[in-house]
Amino acid sequence: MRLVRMDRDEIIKKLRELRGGDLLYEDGRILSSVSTKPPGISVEAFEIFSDTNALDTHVFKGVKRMEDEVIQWFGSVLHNPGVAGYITTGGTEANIMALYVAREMNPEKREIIVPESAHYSIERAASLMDLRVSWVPLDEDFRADLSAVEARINRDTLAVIATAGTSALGVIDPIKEMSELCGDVFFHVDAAFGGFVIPFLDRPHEFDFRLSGVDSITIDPHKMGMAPIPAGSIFFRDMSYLEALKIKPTYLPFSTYTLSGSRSGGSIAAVWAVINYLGIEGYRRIIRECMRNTEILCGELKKISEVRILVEPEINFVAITVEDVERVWDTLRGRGWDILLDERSGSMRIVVMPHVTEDSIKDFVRDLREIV
Ligand code: 0PR
Repeated sequence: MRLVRMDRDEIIKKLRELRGGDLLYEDGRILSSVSTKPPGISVEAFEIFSDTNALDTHVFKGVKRMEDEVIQWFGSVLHNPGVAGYITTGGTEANIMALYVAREMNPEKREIIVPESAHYSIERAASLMDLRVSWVPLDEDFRADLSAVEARINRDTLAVIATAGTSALGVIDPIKEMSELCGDVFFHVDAAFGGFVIPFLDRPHEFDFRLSGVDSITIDPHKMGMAPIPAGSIFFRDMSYLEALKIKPTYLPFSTYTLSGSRSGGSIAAVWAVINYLGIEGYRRIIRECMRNTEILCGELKKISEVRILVEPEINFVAITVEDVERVWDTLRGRGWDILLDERSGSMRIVVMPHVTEDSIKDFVRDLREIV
């Protein structure tokens, strides 16, 4: 790196150069990512609010108003008008927040019950708060094993975790049944990915606050919500959960309960813009298209006898296994496909995001057929 000043044109040229080496979502070859190209309006919204801090609610009243409106919007999507929460940097912060609140509400309890498929941020949160993880095995459909969950709940149980759209396989845990097992035990649903998919499916699963056992939900606008990174969100059944974390600094004219102090007003504006721009109907249309492409992909894959679809997809996530998976994976990557390999299940995952089009699916399947 040269330690000299650059002029505007030089900086832009350099930036284009640095970006030029990357794959773009538009290429249709990124099958690994759970994010996508955000609509222009959300990037514009980000720019308008790029110098605002959501912490300073007394200065940036517009940001506060947008965040309140976003929370209200989720209140209606998640069937809970009393919902409380905020926009986080992503699913990791949201999951940490959920467990932080659970711990503040039940300081004497130390154990969390976590299916093996949970995102690693849960393990991170446990380690931060010195909690013990009781790992729950998966059943033959890669969902949290219900009888194991039931057997593990004890007097020291601080929280139970479920995932709606697991990171490796896109599986939805038996959330309704788990919520019933939980009773008074804190129950957190990590819907970082599925939260912007499930409500817009023709036949949605039950995963939200309609289930009386659900205490908190993680949903990431920067995944299927189509918002620019960073934008996650955490929601609690009502405001009393966040009250447990309230701090009032002497030099500030307000109290705060968020994990991060300064927060990007730009992210909030971007989320506000994208949900208003797309609306429920827009998300329905996008999800319908992703699910249609998921079906096309599965249909094509089923014609290749060497390929096995690990679990019949309920959302736009397809995990496949083949003989000699590492060689196939390596060759696919050599041909320019960005795809992930899960070590536990030995499967490759294809996330059928909006940038994964019917054309790119056909190209991918052709390459895969040749390789296997
Ligand atoms: N919960 C679930 C279920 C997730 O899948 C993720 C992220 C998180 C929480 C954490 O979200 P943040 O990353 O926003 O903090 N999962 C992505 C994934 O595993 C992360 C990712 C993204 C991995 C792009 C690879 C990649 O290429 O799919």
